[in-house]
Amino acid sequence: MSRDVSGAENLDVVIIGAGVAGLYAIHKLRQNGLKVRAYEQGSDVGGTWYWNRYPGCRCDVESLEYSFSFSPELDQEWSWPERYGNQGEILKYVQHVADRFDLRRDIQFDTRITSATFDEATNRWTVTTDNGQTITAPYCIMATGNLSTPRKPDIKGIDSFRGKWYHTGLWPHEGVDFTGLRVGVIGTGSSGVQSIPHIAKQARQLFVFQRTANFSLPAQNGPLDPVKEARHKAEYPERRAGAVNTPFAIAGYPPPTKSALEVSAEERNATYERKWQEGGSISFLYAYTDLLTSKEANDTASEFVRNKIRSIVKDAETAEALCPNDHPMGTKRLILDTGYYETYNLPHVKLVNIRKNPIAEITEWGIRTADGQSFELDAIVFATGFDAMTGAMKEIEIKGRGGVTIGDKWKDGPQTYLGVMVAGFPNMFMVTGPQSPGVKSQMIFSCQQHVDFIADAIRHVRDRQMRRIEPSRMAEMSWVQHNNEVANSTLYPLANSWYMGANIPGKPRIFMPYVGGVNNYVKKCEEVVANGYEGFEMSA
Ligand code: NA7
Repeated sequence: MSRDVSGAENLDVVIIGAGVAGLYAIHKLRQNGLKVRAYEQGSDVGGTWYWNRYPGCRCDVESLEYSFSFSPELDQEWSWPERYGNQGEILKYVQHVADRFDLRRDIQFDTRITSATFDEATNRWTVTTDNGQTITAPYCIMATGNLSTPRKPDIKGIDSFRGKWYHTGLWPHEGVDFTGLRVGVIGTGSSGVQSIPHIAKQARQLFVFQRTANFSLPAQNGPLDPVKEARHKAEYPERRAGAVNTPFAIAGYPPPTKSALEVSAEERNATYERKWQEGGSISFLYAYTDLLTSKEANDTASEFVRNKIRSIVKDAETAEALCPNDHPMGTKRLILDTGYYETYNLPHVKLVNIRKNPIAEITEWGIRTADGQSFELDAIVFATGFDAMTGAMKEIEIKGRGGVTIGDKWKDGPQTYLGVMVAGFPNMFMVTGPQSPGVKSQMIFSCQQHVDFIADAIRHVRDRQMRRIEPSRMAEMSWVQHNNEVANSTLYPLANSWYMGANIPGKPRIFMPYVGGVNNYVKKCEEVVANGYEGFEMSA
Protein backbone atom coordinates (compact mmCIF):
# COMPACT_ATOMS: atom_id res chain seq x y z
CA MET A 1 0.00 0.00 0.00
CA SER A 2 1.34 3.47 -0.86
CA ARG A 3 1.78 6.13 1.80
CA ASP A 4 1.80 9.91 1.64
CA VAL A 5 4.33 12.21 3.36
CA SER A 6 2.40 12.05 6.63
CA GLY A 7 2.62 8.26 6.60
CA ALA A 8 -1.08 7.79 5.82
CA GLU A 9 -1.96 4.78 3.69
CA ASN A 10 -3.48 5.66 0.32
CA LEU A 11 -6.24 3.73 -1.41
CA ASP A 12 -8.74 4.37 -4.19
CA VAL A 13 -11.64 3.26 -2.03
CA VAL A 14 -11.79 2.65 1.70
CA ILE A 15 -14.53 0.21 2.70
CA ILE A 16 -15.86 0.13 6.26
CA GLY A 17 -17.17 -3.32 7.18
CA ALA A 18 -16.57 -6.85 5.87
CA GLY A 19 -20.05 -8.32 6.06
CA VAL A 20 -21.79 -9.37 2.85
CA ALA A 21 -21.83 -5.77 1.57
CA GLY A 22 -18.15 -5.08 2.25
CA LEU A 23 -17.09 -8.41 0.75
CA TYR A 24 -18.93 -7.85 -2.50
CA ALA A 25 -17.61 -4.28 -2.64
CA ILE A 26 -14.02 -5.58 -2.48
CA HIS A 27 -14.73 -8.08 -5.25
CA LYS A 28 -16.54 -5.66 -7.54
CA LEU A 29 -14.22 -2.68 -7.15
CA ARG A 30 -11.12 -4.83 -7.56
CA GLN A 31 -12.60 -6.08 -10.83
CA ASN A 32 -12.86 -2.42 -11.85
CA GLY A 33 -9.12 -2.04 -11.24
CA LEU A 34 -9.34 -0.06 -8.01
CA LYS A 35 -7.08 -0.35 -4.99
CA VAL A 36 -9.41 -1.11 -2.08
CA ARG A 37 -9.23 -2.27 1.51
CA ALA A 38 -11.96 -3.09 4.01
CA TYR A 39 -11.61 -2.44 7.73
CA GLU A 40 -13.60 -4.71 10.01
CA GLN A 41 -14.17 -4.57 13.73
CA GLY A 42 -14.68 -8.33 14.04
CA SER A 43 -11.91 -10.91 13.76
CA ASP A 44 -13.43 -12.46 10.65
CA VAL A 45 -15.85 -11.80 7.80
CA GLY A 46 -19.63 -12.14 8.08
CA GLY A 47 -21.03 -9.03 9.80
CA THR A 48 -24.46 -9.92 11.20
CA TRP A 49 -23.62 -13.61 10.92
CA TYR A 50 -20.33 -13.13 12.72
CA TRP A 51 -21.83 -11.35 15.74
CA ASN A 52 -25.30 -12.88 16.20
CA ARG A 53 -24.36 -16.31 17.53
CA TYR A 54 -27.26 -16.72 19.94
CA PRO A 55 -28.88 -20.17 20.04
CA GLY A 56 -31.49 -20.59 17.33
CA CYS A 57 -30.23 -17.71 15.18
CA ARG A 58 -31.51 -18.33 11.67
CA CYS A 59 -32.27 -16.33 8.55
CA ASP A 60 -35.92 -15.66 7.69
CA VAL A 61 -35.26 -15.89 3.94
CA GLU A 62 -34.86 -19.38 2.46
CA SER A 63 -31.25 -20.44 2.06
CA LEU A 64 -31.50 -21.03 -1.70
CA GLU A 65 -32.46 -17.36 -2.03
CA TYR A 66 -30.34 -15.79 0.70
CA SER A 67 -27.05 -15.90 -1.17
CA PHE A 68 -24.86 -13.93 -3.57
CA SER A 69 -25.92 -14.03 -7.21
CA PHE A 70 -22.85 -12.59 -8.93
CA SER A 71 -21.28 -15.98 -9.67
CA PRO A 72 -23.28 -18.72 -11.43
CA GLU A 73 -20.52 -21.18 -10.46
CA LEU A 74 -20.93 -20.31 -6.78
CA ASP A 75 -24.69 -20.80 -7.12
CA GLN A 76 -24.14 -24.35 -8.36
CA GLU A 77 -21.28 -25.34 -6.06
CA TRP A 78 -22.75 -24.50 -2.70
CA SER A 79 -25.16 -26.83 -0.90
CA TRP A 80 -27.42 -25.74 1.92
CA PRO A 81 -28.38 -28.39 4.46
CA GLU A 82 -31.67 -26.79 5.55
CA ARG A 83 -34.56 -24.82 4.12
CA TYR A 84 -33.60 -21.82 6.28
CA GLY A 85 -29.90 -21.40 7.00
CA ASN A 86 -28.79 -21.09 10.60
CA GLN A 87 -26.09 -18.67 11.72
CA GLY A 88 -23.30 -21.25 11.53
CA GLU A 89 -24.23 -22.41 8.02
CA ILE A 90 -24.52 -18.87 6.69
CA LEU A 91 -21.23 -17.81 8.28
CA LYS A 92 -19.54 -20.85 6.70
CA TYR A 93 -20.93 -19.78 3.32
CA VAL A 94 -19.74 -16.18 3.71
CA GLN A 95 -16.29 -17.42 4.78
CA HIS A 96 -16.23 -19.66 1.70
CA VAL A 97 -17.04 -16.68 -0.52
CA ALA A 98 -14.19 -14.70 1.08
CA ASP A 99 -11.75 -17.56 0.38
CA ARG A 100 -13.02 -18.52 -3.05
CA PHE A 101 -12.69 -14.97 -4.38
CA ASP A 102 -9.48 -14.28 -2.43
CA LEU A 103 -11.02 -11.34 -0.59
CA ARG A 104 -9.19 -11.64 2.74
CA ARG A 105 -5.96 -10.13 1.44
CA ASP A 106 -7.77 -6.79 1.23
CA ILE A 107 -9.35 -6.90 4.69
CA GLN A 108 -7.90 -5.70 7.96
CA PHE A 109 -9.70 -7.35 10.89
CA ASP A 110 -9.92 -6.31 14.55
CA THR A 111 -10.02 -2.69 13.47
CA ARG A 112 -12.71 -0.20 14.36
CA ILE A 113 -13.00 2.98 12.33
CA THR A 114 -13.35 5.92 14.68
CA SER A 115 -13.57 8.88 12.29
CA ALA A 116 -13.94 9.74 8.62
CA THR A 117 -13.33 13.30 7.44
CA PHE A 118 -13.73 14.78 3.97
CA ASP A 119 -11.04 17.21 2.88
CA GLU A 120 -12.55 19.72 0.47
CA ALA A 121 -9.17 20.84 -0.88
CA THR A 122 -7.98 17.39 -1.92
CA ASN A 123 -11.37 15.67 -2.37
CA ARG A 124 -10.22 12.80 -0.20
CA TRP A 125 -11.58 11.02 2.84
CA THR A 126 -9.25 10.54 5.77
CA VAL A 127 -10.22 7.65 7.95
CA THR A 128 -8.70 6.82 11.34
CA THR A 129 -8.74 3.54 13.22
CA ASP A 130 -8.83 2.68 16.89
CA ASN A 131 -5.22 1.55 16.69
CA GLY A 132 -3.95 4.88 15.44
CA GLN A 133 -3.75 4.20 11.70
CA THR A 134 -4.69 6.82 9.13
CA ILE A 135 -5.96 5.88 5.69
CA THR A 136 -6.89 8.23 2.86
CA ALA A 137 -8.90 7.60 -0.28
CA PRO A 138 -11.01 9.67 -2.66
CA TYR A 139 -14.00 7.38 -2.02
CA CYS A 140 -15.38 5.89 1.14
CA ILE A 141 -18.02 3.15 1.33
CA MET A 142 -20.02 2.59 4.48
CA ALA A 143 -20.77 -1.13 4.46
CA THR A 144 -21.58 -0.84 8.13
CA GLY A 145 -24.84 -2.80 8.24
CA ASN A 146 -28.34 -1.95 9.34
CA LEU A 147 -28.53 -4.03 12.52
CA SER A 148 -24.98 -3.85 13.79
CA THR A 149 -25.16 -1.61 16.85
CA PRO A 150 -26.59 -3.74 19.68
CA ARG A 151 -28.44 -1.81 22.38
CA LYS A 152 -28.92 -2.88 25.95
CA PRO A 153 -31.53 -0.79 27.76
CA ASP A 154 -30.45 1.49 30.51
CA ILE A 155 -32.25 -0.30 33.34
CA LYS A 156 -31.52 0.90 36.85
CA GLY A 157 -29.21 -1.36 38.84
CA ILE A 158 -27.79 -3.39 35.97
CA ASP A 159 -24.22 -3.07 37.24
CA SER A 160 -25.17 -4.62 40.56
CA PHE A 161 -26.35 -7.91 38.99
CA ARG A 162 -24.20 -10.80 40.31
CA GLY A 163 -25.11 -13.24 37.57
CA LYS A 164 -24.00 -13.04 33.93
CA TRP A 165 -25.73 -11.08 31.24
CA TYR A 166 -25.56 -11.39 27.46
CA HIS A 167 -26.83 -9.49 24.41
CA THR A 168 -28.04 -11.65 21.52
CA GLY A 169 -26.16 -9.42 19.06
CA LEU A 170 -22.83 -9.86 20.88
CA TRP A 171 -23.03 -13.52 21.77
CA PRO A 172 -19.89 -15.25 23.16
CA HIS A 173 -18.13 -17.30 20.48
CA GLU A 174 -17.71 -20.24 22.81
CA GLY A 175 -21.50 -20.37 23.37
CA VAL A 176 -23.34 -20.24 26.68
CA ASP A 177 -24.47 -23.24 28.70
CA PHE A 178 -27.68 -22.43 30.59
CA THR A 179 -28.06 -25.96 31.99
CA GLY A 180 -29.67 -25.84 35.39
CA LEU A 181 -29.78 -22.03 35.51
CA ARG A 182 -32.58 -19.57 36.17
CA VAL A 183 -32.65 -17.34 33.10
CA GLY A 184 -34.48 -14.14 32.21
CA VAL A 185 -34.88 -13.08 28.57
CA ILE A 186 -35.83 -9.45 27.93
CA GLY A 187 -37.24 -8.81 24.46
CA THR A 188 -39.46 -10.74 22.08
CA GLY A 189 -38.36 -9.61 18.60
CA SER A 190 -36.76 -12.15 16.21
CA SER A 191 -33.74 -12.69 18.45
CA GLY A 192 -35.86 -13.40 21.53
CA VAL A 193 -38.38 -15.56 19.71
CA GLN A 194 -35.67 -17.63 18.01
CA SER A 195 -33.54 -18.11 21.13
CA ILE A 196 -36.27 -18.71 23.76
CA PRO A 197 -37.12 -22.33 22.71
CA HIS A 198 -33.39 -23.21 22.79
CA ILE A 199 -32.71 -21.54 26.13
CA ALA A 200 -35.81 -23.26 27.55
CA LYS A 201 -34.31 -26.65 26.68
CA GLN A 202 -31.39 -26.02 29.03
CA ALA A 203 -32.64 -23.65 31.71
CA ARG A 204 -34.07 -24.83 35.02
CA GLN A 205 -36.42 -21.87 34.96
CA LEU A 206 -37.04 -19.33 32.22
CA PHE A 207 -38.81 -15.99 32.59
CA VAL A 208 -39.58 -14.10 29.39
CA PHE A 209 -40.03 -10.37 29.97
CA GLN A 210 -42.29 -9.19 27.17
CA ARG A 211 -43.10 -5.54 26.52
CA THR A 212 -44.77 -6.00 23.13
CA ALA A 213 -46.18 -9.21 21.72
CA ASN A 214 -45.07 -9.87 18.16
CA PHE A 215 -46.48 -11.86 15.29
CA SER A 216 -44.52 -15.00 14.56
CA LEU A 217 -45.21 -17.64 11.93
CA PRO A 218 -43.85 -21.18 11.83
CA ALA A 219 -40.75 -21.44 9.65
CA GLN A 220 -41.57 -25.10 8.93
CA ASN A 221 -37.84 -25.51 8.65
CA GLY A 222 -36.26 -28.85 7.88
CA PRO A 223 -33.59 -30.55 5.79
CA LEU A 224 -33.50 -29.20 2.26
CA ASP A 225 -35.21 -31.57 -0.13
CA PRO A 226 -32.55 -32.61 -2.72
CA VAL A 227 -35.14 -32.64 -5.52
CA LYS A 228 -36.20 -29.08 -4.67
CA GLU A 229 -32.56 -28.02 -4.47
CA ALA A 230 -31.73 -29.51 -7.89
CA ARG A 231 -34.78 -27.83 -9.45
CA HIS A 232 -33.99 -24.49 -7.85
CA LYS A 233 -30.37 -24.67 -9.01
CA ALA A 234 -31.49 -25.44 -12.56
CA GLU A 235 -33.75 -22.40 -12.40
CA TYR A 236 -31.17 -20.08 -10.85
CA PRO A 237 -30.54 -17.94 -13.97
CA GLU A 238 -34.24 -17.12 -14.38
CA ARG A 239 -34.87 -16.80 -10.64
CA ARG A 240 -31.94 -14.44 -10.10
CA ALA A 241 -32.97 -12.35 -13.11
CA GLY A 242 -36.60 -12.36 -12.01
CA ALA A 243 -35.86 -11.24 -8.44
CA VAL A 244 -35.32 -7.69 -9.60
CA ASN A 245 -38.94 -7.45 -10.73
CA THR A 246 -40.34 -8.32 -7.33
CA PRO A 247 -40.91 -6.12 -4.25
CA PHE A 248 -38.72 -8.19 -1.90
CA ALA A 249 -36.14 -9.35 -4.49
CA ILE A 250 -37.29 -12.94 -4.21
CA ALA A 251 -38.70 -14.65 -7.28
CA GLY A 252 -41.00 -17.67 -7.33
CA TYR A 253 -43.95 -16.24 -5.40
CA PRO A 254 -46.83 -15.40 -7.72
CA PRO A 255 -48.07 -11.90 -6.79
CA PRO A 256 -51.50 -11.84 -5.18
CA THR A 257 -54.43 -10.77 -7.33
CA LYS A 258 -57.31 -10.44 -4.85
CA SER A 259 -58.14 -8.30 -1.86
CA ALA A 260 -58.62 -10.18 1.40
CA LEU A 261 -62.03 -8.51 1.57
CA GLU A 262 -63.17 -9.89 -1.79
CA VAL A 263 -63.42 -13.46 -0.60
CA SER A 264 -65.49 -15.25 2.03
CA ALA A 265 -64.19 -15.77 5.58
CA GLU A 266 -64.01 -19.53 4.91
CA GLU A 267 -61.89 -19.07 1.78
CA ARG A 268 -59.63 -16.57 3.58
CA ASN A 269 -59.05 -18.82 6.54
CA ALA A 270 -58.36 -21.80 4.26
CA THR A 271 -55.76 -19.69 2.44
CA TYR A 272 -54.13 -18.53 5.69
CA GLU A 273 -54.10 -22.12 6.96
CA ARG A 274 -52.35 -23.29 3.77
CA LYS A 275 -49.77 -20.48 4.12
CA TRP A 276 -49.27 -21.28 7.82
CA GLN A 277 -48.57 -24.93 6.97
CA GLU A 278 -46.28 -23.94 4.08
CA GLY A 279 -44.21 -21.70 6.37
CA GLY A 280 -42.45 -18.43 5.59
CA SER A 281 -43.43 -14.80 5.77
CA ILE A 282 -43.45 -13.79 2.11
CA SER A 283 -45.89 -16.49 1.18
CA PHE A 284 -48.19 -15.35 4.00
CA LEU A 285 -47.97 -11.62 3.23
CA TYR A 286 -48.56 -12.46 -0.44
CA ALA A 287 -51.88 -14.12 0.37
CA TYR A 288 -53.81 -10.99 -0.66
CA THR A 289 -53.00 -7.68 -2.30
CA ASP A 290 -53.92 -5.45 0.61
CA LEU A 291 -52.56 -7.02 3.79
CA LEU A 292 -50.08 -4.17 4.21
CA THR A 293 -52.27 -1.36 2.95
CA SER A 294 -55.75 -1.94 4.41
CA LYS A 295 -56.27 -2.23 8.15
CA GLU A 296 -59.52 -4.10 7.61
CA ALA A 297 -57.84 -6.65 5.34
CA ASN A 298 -54.92 -6.97 7.73
CA ASP A 299 -57.25 -7.56 10.67
CA THR A 300 -58.39 -10.82 9.07
CA ALA A 301 -54.80 -12.15 8.90
CA SER A 302 -53.88 -10.77 12.33
CA GLU A 303 -56.90 -12.47 13.90
CA PHE A 304 -56.03 -15.76 12.17
CA VAL A 305 -52.58 -15.70 13.79
CA ARG A 306 -54.01 -14.69 17.18
CA ASN A 307 -56.37 -17.68 16.99
CA LYS A 308 -53.42 -19.94 16.22
CA ILE A 309 -51.64 -18.63 19.33
CA ARG A 310 -54.78 -19.25 21.41
CA SER A 311 -54.98 -22.80 20.07
CA ILE A 312 -51.31 -23.60 20.78
CA VAL A 313 -50.77 -22.01 24.21
CA LYS A 314 -52.71 -23.89 26.87
CA ASP A 315 -52.83 -21.26 29.61
CA ALA A 316 -55.48 -18.78 28.47
CA GLU A 317 -53.95 -15.75 30.21
CA THR A 318 -50.50 -16.44 28.75
CA ALA A 319 -52.02 -17.00 25.31
CA GLU A 320 -53.85 -13.68 25.46
CA ALA A 321 -50.69 -11.87 26.57
CA LEU A 322 -48.83 -13.40 23.61
CA CYS A 323 -51.47 -12.16 21.14
CA PRO A 324 -50.21 -9.00 19.45
CA ASN A 325 -52.85 -6.30 19.40
CA ASP A 326 -51.01 -2.99 19.09
CA HIS A 327 -49.85 -3.22 15.47
CA PRO A 328 -51.07 -4.80 12.23
CA MET A 329 -49.36 -8.05 11.31
CA GLY A 330 -46.32 -7.50 9.07
CA THR A 331 -45.77 -3.87 10.03
CA LYS A 332 -43.00 -5.01 12.33
CA ARG A 333 -40.57 -7.52 10.89
CA LEU A 334 -42.60 -10.71 10.73
CA ILE A 335 -40.82 -13.38 12.76
CA LEU A 336 -40.32 -17.01 11.73
CA ASP A 337 -39.99 -19.44 14.58
CA THR A 338 -39.62 -23.08 15.44
CA GLY A 339 -41.68 -24.07 18.46
CA TYR A 340 -41.90 -20.61 20.03
CA TYR A 341 -45.52 -20.58 21.23
CA GLU A 342 -45.29 -24.26 22.25
CA THR A 343 -42.46 -23.33 24.64
CA TYR A 344 -44.96 -21.58 26.91
CA ASN A 345 -46.62 -24.92 27.63
CA LEU A 346 -43.49 -26.08 29.47
CA PRO A 347 -43.95 -25.91 33.23
CA HIS A 348 -40.65 -24.09 33.85
CA VAL A 349 -41.30 -21.28 31.32
CA LYS A 350 -43.24 -18.17 32.39
CA LEU A 351 -44.20 -15.06 30.49
CA VAL A 352 -43.95 -11.81 32.44
CA ASN A 353 -46.04 -9.04 30.95
CA ILE A 354 -43.87 -5.96 31.49
CA ARG A 355 -46.27 -3.77 29.52
CA LYS A 356 -48.71 -4.20 32.43
CA ASN A 357 -46.05 -4.45 35.08
CA PRO A 358 -42.77 -2.82 33.98
CA ILE A 359 -39.28 -3.73 35.13
CA ALA A 360 -38.45 -1.42 38.05
CA GLU A 361 -34.82 -2.43 38.47
CA ILE A 362 -32.20 -5.08 38.13
CA THR A 363 -30.91 -6.11 41.51
CA GLU A 364 -27.97 -8.20 42.70
CA TRP A 365 -30.18 -11.27 42.43
CA GLY A 366 -32.36 -10.68 39.41
CA ILE A 367 -35.20 -8.49 38.21
CA ARG A 368 -37.79 -6.64 40.25
CA THR A 369 -40.98 -5.46 38.58
CA ALA A 370 -43.01 -2.38 39.50
CA ASP A 371 -45.55 -4.40 41.51
CA GLY A 372 -42.73 -5.55 43.83
CA GLN A 373 -42.35 -9.11 42.44
CA SER A 374 -38.78 -10.39 42.39
CA PHE A 375 -37.45 -12.87 39.83
CA GLU A 376 -34.25 -14.52 41.02
CA LEU A 377 -31.94 -15.13 38.09
CA ASP A 378 -28.51 -16.55 37.32
CA ALA A 379 -28.38 -15.04 33.83
CA ILE A 380 -30.11 -12.29 31.86
CA VAL A 381 -30.33 -12.31 28.06
CA PHE A 382 -30.95 -8.95 26.43
CA ALA A 383 -32.74 -9.66 23.15
CA THR A 384 -33.44 -5.94 22.98
CA GLY A 385 -32.33 -5.20 19.44
CA PHE A 386 -30.21 -2.58 17.75
CA ASP A 387 -29.86 1.10 17.06
CA ALA A 388 -31.05 0.17 13.60
CA MET A 389 -30.16 1.69 10.22
CA THR A 390 -28.35 4.80 11.47
CA GLY A 391 -26.60 3.56 14.63
CA ALA A 392 -23.41 2.21 13.08
CA MET A 393 -22.74 5.33 11.01
CA LYS A 394 -23.46 7.66 13.91
CA GLU A 395 -20.88 5.80 16.01
CA ILE A 396 -18.18 6.93 13.59
CA GLU A 397 -17.38 10.63 13.68
CA ILE A 398 -18.16 11.31 10.02
CA LYS A 399 -17.46 14.87 8.91
CA GLY A 400 -18.52 16.12 5.51
CA ARG A 401 -18.27 19.54 3.89
CA GLY A 402 -17.86 22.41 6.34
CA GLY A 403 -17.12 19.97 9.17
CA VAL A 404 -20.80 19.01 9.49
CA THR A 405 -21.12 15.60 11.15
CA ILE A 406 -23.56 12.90 10.11
CA GLY A 407 -25.02 13.15 13.63
CA ASP A 408 -25.82 16.86 13.03
CA LYS A 409 -27.19 16.20 9.58
CA TRP A 410 -29.45 13.39 10.82
CA LYS A 411 -30.45 14.86 14.16
CA ASP A 412 -34.13 14.92 13.13
CA GLY A 413 -33.88 11.60 11.28
CA PRO A 414 -31.87 10.34 8.32
CA GLN A 415 -31.93 12.11 4.96
CA THR A 416 -30.39 10.46 1.94
CA TYR A 417 -30.67 10.27 -1.81
CA LEU A 418 -31.70 6.70 -2.76
CA GLY A 419 -30.24 5.43 0.51
CA VAL A 420 -26.86 5.58 -1.23
CA MET A 421 -25.49 9.09 -0.66
CA VAL A 422 -26.00 12.11 1.59
CA ALA A 423 -25.91 15.76 0.47
CA GLY A 424 -22.94 17.47 2.10
CA PHE A 425 -20.91 14.24 2.22
CA PRO A 426 -19.24 14.01 -1.21
CA ASN A 427 -17.74 10.72 -2.40
CA MET A 428 -19.22 8.84 0.58
CA PHE A 429 -21.49 5.98 -0.35
CA MET A 430 -23.70 3.78 1.80
CA VAL A 431 -24.67 0.21 1.06
CA THR A 432 -28.38 -0.11 1.90
CA GLY A 433 -28.53 3.12 3.85
CA PRO A 434 -31.75 4.56 5.28
CA GLN A 435 -34.42 5.20 2.61
CA SER A 436 -33.27 2.24 0.56
CA PRO A 437 -35.30 -0.99 0.40
CA GLY A 438 -32.42 -3.03 1.94
CA VAL A 439 -34.00 -4.32 5.14
CA LYS A 440 -37.30 -4.89 3.37
CA SER A 441 -35.70 -7.19 0.82
CA GLN A 442 -33.47 -10.20 0.38
CA MET A 443 -30.57 -8.33 1.90
CA ILE A 444 -27.75 -9.89 -0.15
CA PHE A 445 -29.54 -8.92 -3.36
CA SER A 446 -29.82 -5.32 -2.19
CA CYS A 447 -26.19 -5.20 -1.06
CA GLN A 448 -25.10 -6.34 -4.52
CA GLN A 449 -27.44 -3.96 -6.31
CA HIS A 450 -26.17 -1.02 -4.25
CA VAL A 451 -22.52 -1.95 -4.71
CA ASP A 452 -23.03 -2.30 -8.49
CA PHE A 453 -24.65 1.16 -8.54
CA ILE A 454 -21.79 2.62 -6.49
CA ALA A 455 -19.10 0.95 -8.61
CA ASP A 456 -20.70 2.29 -11.81
CA ALA A 457 -20.98 5.79 -10.30
CA ILE A 458 -17.31 5.82 -9.32
CA ARG A 459 -16.32 4.64 -12.79
CA HIS A 460 -18.53 7.31 -14.36
CA VAL A 461 -16.87 10.03 -12.30
CA ARG A 462 -13.34 8.79 -12.95
CA ASP A 463 -13.93 8.29 -16.67
CA ARG A 464 -14.93 11.95 -16.95
CA GLN A 465 -11.84 13.15 -15.07
CA MET A 466 -14.15 14.38 -12.31
CA ARG A 467 -13.17 14.11 -8.67
CA ARG A 468 -16.32 14.73 -6.73
CA ILE A 469 -19.86 13.34 -6.71
CA GLU A 470 -22.60 14.37 -4.32
CA PRO A 471 -26.40 14.42 -4.46
CA SER A 472 -28.08 17.81 -4.71
CA ARG A 473 -30.06 18.89 -1.67
CA MET A 474 -33.16 19.12 -3.90
CA ALA A 475 -32.80 15.51 -5.04
CA GLU A 476 -32.27 14.39 -1.49
CA MET A 477 -35.30 16.27 -0.19
CA SER A 478 -37.54 14.93 -2.89
CA TRP A 479 -36.38 11.33 -2.26
CA VAL A 480 -37.02 11.72 1.48
CA GLN A 481 -40.48 13.10 0.70
CA HIS A 482 -41.19 10.25 -1.73
CA ASN A 483 -40.02 7.72 0.88
CA ASN A 484 -42.39 9.20 3.45
CA GLU A 485 -45.31 9.32 1.02
CA VAL A 486 -44.82 5.66 0.11
CA ALA A 487 -44.58 4.65 3.78
CA ASN A 488 -47.67 6.68 4.65
CA SER A 489 -49.68 4.92 1.96
CA THR A 490 -49.09 1.65 3.87
CA LEU A 491 -49.82 0.38 7.37
CA TYR A 492 -46.11 0.30 8.32
CA PRO A 493 -46.04 3.58 10.27
CA LEU A 494 -48.73 2.19 12.61
CA ALA A 495 -46.15 0.05 14.42
CA ASN A 496 -43.60 1.25 16.95
CA SER A 497 -40.79 -0.69 15.32
CA TRP A 498 -37.07 -0.34 14.71
CA TYR A 499 -38.08 0.72 11.18
CA MET A 500 -39.31 3.88 12.97
CA GLY A 501 -36.45 4.15 15.45
CA ALA A 502 -39.08 3.56 18.13
CA ASN A 503 -37.06 1.01 20.12
CA ILE A 504 -34.39 3.57 21.04
CA PRO A 505 -35.49 6.17 23.60
CA GLY A 506 -35.01 9.68 22.21
CA LYS A 507 -34.38 8.58 18.60
CA PRO A 508 -36.41 10.63 16.06
CA ARG A 509 -39.43 8.71 14.86
CA ILE A 510 -39.12 8.60 11.10
CA PHE A 511 -40.00 5.64 8.94
CA MET A 512 -36.56 4.66 7.60
CA PRO A 513 -36.76 1.88 4.98
CA TYR A 514 -38.07 2.43 1.45
CA VAL A 515 -41.18 0.27 1.15
CA GLY A 516 -42.05 0.98 -2.48
CA GLY A 517 -40.47 -2.37 -3.44
CA VAL A 518 -37.12 -3.38 -4.88
CA ASN A 519 -38.66 -3.46 -8.36
CA ASN A 520 -39.63 0.23 -8.25
CA TYR A 521 -36.42 1.22 -6.50
CA VAL A 522 -34.22 -0.45 -9.13
CA LYS A 523 -36.26 1.20 -11.90
CA LYS A 524 -35.64 4.57 -10.25
CA CYS A 525 -31.89 3.86 -10.02
CA GLU A 526 -31.82 2.88 -13.70
CA GLU A 527 -33.61 6.10 -14.66
CA VAL A 528 -31.16 8.14 -12.60
CA VAL A 529 -28.23 6.55 -14.48
CA ALA A 530 -29.92 6.82 -17.89
CA ASN A 531 -30.44 10.54 -17.26
CA GLY A 532 -26.73 11.10 -16.61
CA TYR A 533 -26.86 10.53 -12.84
CA GLU A 534 -29.85 12.77 -12.35
CA GLY A 535 -29.86 14.34 -8.90
CA PHE A 536 -26.10 13.99 -8.49
CA GLU A 537 -23.65 16.85 -8.93
CA MET A 538 -20.16 16.17 -10.18
CA SER A 539 -17.16 18.43 -10.24
CA ALA A 540 -13.48 18.34 -11.08
P1 NA7 B 1 -36.07 -6.12 17.80
O1 NA7 B 1 -36.90 -6.68 16.73
O2 NA7 B 1 -35.83 -4.66 17.83
O3 NA7 B 1 -36.70 -6.59 19.19
C1 NA7 B 1 -36.26 -6.09 20.41
C2 NA7 B 1 -37.17 -6.55 21.51
O4 NA7 B 1 -36.69 -6.05 22.75
C3 NA7 B 1 -38.60 -6.05 21.37
O5 NA7 B 1 -39.47 -7.04 21.86
C4 NA7 B 1 -38.60 -4.83 22.28
O6 NA7 B 1 -39.86 -4.49 22.77
C5 NA7 B 1 -37.72 -5.31 23.39
N1 NA7 B 1 -37.14 -4.21 24.16
C6 NA7 B 1 -36.32 -3.23 23.70
N2 NA7 B 1 -36.00 -2.39 24.71
C7 NA7 B 1 -36.63 -2.86 25.80
C8 NA7 B 1 -36.71 -2.42 27.15
N3 NA7 B 1 -36.08 -1.33 27.54
N4 NA7 B 1 -37.45 -3.13 28.01
C9 NA7 B 1 -38.10 -4.23 27.59
N5 NA7 B 1 -38.09 -4.69 26.34
C10 NA7 B 1 -37.36 -4.01 25.46
O7 NA7 B 1 -34.61 -6.80 17.81
P2 NA7 B 1 -34.20 -8.28 17.41
O8 NA7 B 1 -32.75 -8.42 17.72
O9 NA7 B 1 -35.11 -9.27 17.99
O10 NA7 B 1 -34.41 -8.34 15.86
C11 NA7 B 1 -33.86 -7.37 14.99
C12 NA7 B 1 -33.96 -7.81 13.58
O11 NA7 B 1 -32.97 -8.79 13.30
C13 NA7 B 1 -35.22 -8.49 13.17
O12 NA7 B 1 -36.27 -7.63 12.91
C14 NA7 B 1 -34.81 -9.27 11.93
O13 NA7 B 1 -34.77 -8.42 10.82
C15 NA7 B 1 -33.42 -9.67 12.27
P3 NA7 B 1 -40.76 -3.35 22.01
O14 NA7 B 1 -41.27 -4.02 20.78
O15 NA7 B 1 -39.80 -2.20 21.68
O16 NA7 B 1 -41.78 -2.97 22.98
